[in-house]
Amino acid sequence: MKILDAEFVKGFIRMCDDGFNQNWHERNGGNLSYRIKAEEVESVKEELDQNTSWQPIGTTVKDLAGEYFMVTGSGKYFRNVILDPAANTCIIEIDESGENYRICWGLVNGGRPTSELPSHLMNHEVKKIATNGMHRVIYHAHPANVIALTFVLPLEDRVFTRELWEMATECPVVFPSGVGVVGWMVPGGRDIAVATSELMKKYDVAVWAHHGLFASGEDFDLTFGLMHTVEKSAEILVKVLSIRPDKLQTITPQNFKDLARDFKVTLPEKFLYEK
Ligand code: 2HA
Ligand code: ZN
Repeated sequence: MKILDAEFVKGFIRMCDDGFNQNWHERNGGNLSYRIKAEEVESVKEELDQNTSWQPIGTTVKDLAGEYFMVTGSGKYFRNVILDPAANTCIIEIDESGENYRICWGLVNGGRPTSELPSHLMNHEVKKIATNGMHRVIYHAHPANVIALTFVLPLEDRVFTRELWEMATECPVVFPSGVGVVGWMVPGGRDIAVATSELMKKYDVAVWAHHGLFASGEDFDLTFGLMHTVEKSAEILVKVLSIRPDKLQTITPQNFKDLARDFKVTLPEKFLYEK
């Protein structure tokens, strides 16, 4: 099969375009990666070049040895992915040591995989283990309302989780384990990758202060939906805080417990504190 005819490639391209249309990807902001299923790799094998040279990832991801990923390119713009996927994205293979990658398809005009490759791959490794291989998508975007909140809320998991949960009843059902927060760090390197992947052991969402958001999920719909839900909730909170600094009424800890019972989700007690 031609790569551009594969369903996973179409899903990847659509997600990039949807993210751009949400205004989450100014310039070259954000990046997306998908851990390709073995049968999907097999279906496009004829188009994969296995003679390119290995490059260092910048970290070690032993549990991803031999895996293939579709990823956006470093410095490439999400708005251009739909126009020319082969120039703006690539498919990479991880070597047996988990320390190197090679480009098997794409980036036809040159370039490298996303600058956040260490964060993406370390998150994939953690999530592959934590979800028994179910999670396949890692998505980084720059949604304005979540970023705005990182200037006015304490940079604590318990505060971000609770405030976001309170803004929309669906939130605790969509991200019941909560949201992690990474304080400001230099992006692109191993240190921020380690900090983020540590949070991803517990959460499916990690906020990068004054920068953006990482989300992990099983497929494109669920991961895009997660990003969308968190940002929508942040938007409501920004509106509420803009109207007045306090709330007249809100969803209470008891309300959350009732919701958890009926929707059969487990909400960690640490987020259900009395204020
Ligand atoms: O430019 O979003 O974090 C891509 C990024 C870096
Ligand atoms: Zn970014």
